[in-house]
Amino acid sequence: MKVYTTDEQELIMEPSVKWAGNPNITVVVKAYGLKATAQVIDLQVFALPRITLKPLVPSFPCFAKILVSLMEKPHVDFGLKLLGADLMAIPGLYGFVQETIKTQVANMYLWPKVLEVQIMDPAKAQNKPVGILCVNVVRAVKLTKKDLLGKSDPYVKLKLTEDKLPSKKTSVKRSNLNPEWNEEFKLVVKDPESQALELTVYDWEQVGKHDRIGMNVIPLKDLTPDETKSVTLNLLKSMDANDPANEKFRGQLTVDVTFKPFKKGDSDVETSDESGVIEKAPDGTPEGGGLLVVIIHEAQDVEGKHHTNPYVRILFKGEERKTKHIKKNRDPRWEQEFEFVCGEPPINEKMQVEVISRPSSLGIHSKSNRHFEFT
Ligand SMILES: [Ca+2]
Repeated sequence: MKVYTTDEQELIMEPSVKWAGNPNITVVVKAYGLKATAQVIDLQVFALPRITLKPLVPSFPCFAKILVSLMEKPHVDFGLKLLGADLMAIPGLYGFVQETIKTQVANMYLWPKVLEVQIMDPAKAQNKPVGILCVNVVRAVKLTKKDLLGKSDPYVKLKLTEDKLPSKKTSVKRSNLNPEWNEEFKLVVKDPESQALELTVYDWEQVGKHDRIGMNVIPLKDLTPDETKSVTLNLLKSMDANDPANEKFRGQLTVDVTFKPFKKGDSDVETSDESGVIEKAPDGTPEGGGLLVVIIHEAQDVEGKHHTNPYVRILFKGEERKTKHIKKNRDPRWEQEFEFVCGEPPINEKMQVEVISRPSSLGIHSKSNRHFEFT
């Protein structure tokens, strides 16, 4: 068997298949009121399939598609017995059947034609972002009064379901039951079919727990891509449709939402790792921006005697992200992914990457910096 590895995230196998046997295949043929039993005998199959598994993905079963091609016309040979007589002995029939099978099979899957079996959606399998949800939290009206002295101090928390990232928040509007925010947020969408935007309005408190005024959700599958939809939601106590508390009016929230899917190829735009190699955005990357994905793999031979608990700090356009600390390791391996939403291509932007070590006790912090420039 030939096995090829390529740098295209795929595995190619070309096993040579030879199979000969006397299979126990019988079929019952019914025609013109007659019933007969036909039996397939002496089946031989020779084929050279090329089986490609791709793309290889980090989650089980490790590939998203199986592609099958035949590298040459297959050889299929068999006999057919009907009522104990060999049908293939009929003059001309044997050759006709042989040619028909070869041509038919070859027409279907002779390379470069392929039989494609989708095992799982590659975007889902890799859990890659597929677009951005732009949300403008416009206003709320007639909110419930929560404070004993005064009204409510509302703010809105936004998050996408199935997202582990912390929620985004609007500002707090002090003592206001009809607040106007007009604040914009960008959320990274991984699966528009299953994800929903979850909006929860809270009453801010100087001290103690913030009361929930109400909530609602917008399923992303209800949105038309690239089309802004203005939605006014009745605030509910919970998303339980049978909750009698939901009949009480808690106010209404108005938001404008736009789902902007990445064009094909966009999600492959990844920046460099610590090796400092910067890939150019592929042709066709829209001018409108997208998502900058930064993967921190590892560091080697970290210098200094204080490098006992190294972590990486990334600064990009005023946003700060940190990896986890790795204890007592001069060759730390993080393998952590960070996402930055960019309204426009980050041309001429700088990214600062620092490896920092924090001794467990108080002491001098050593640093090594690295800057990236985007072109
Ligand atoms: Ca309050």
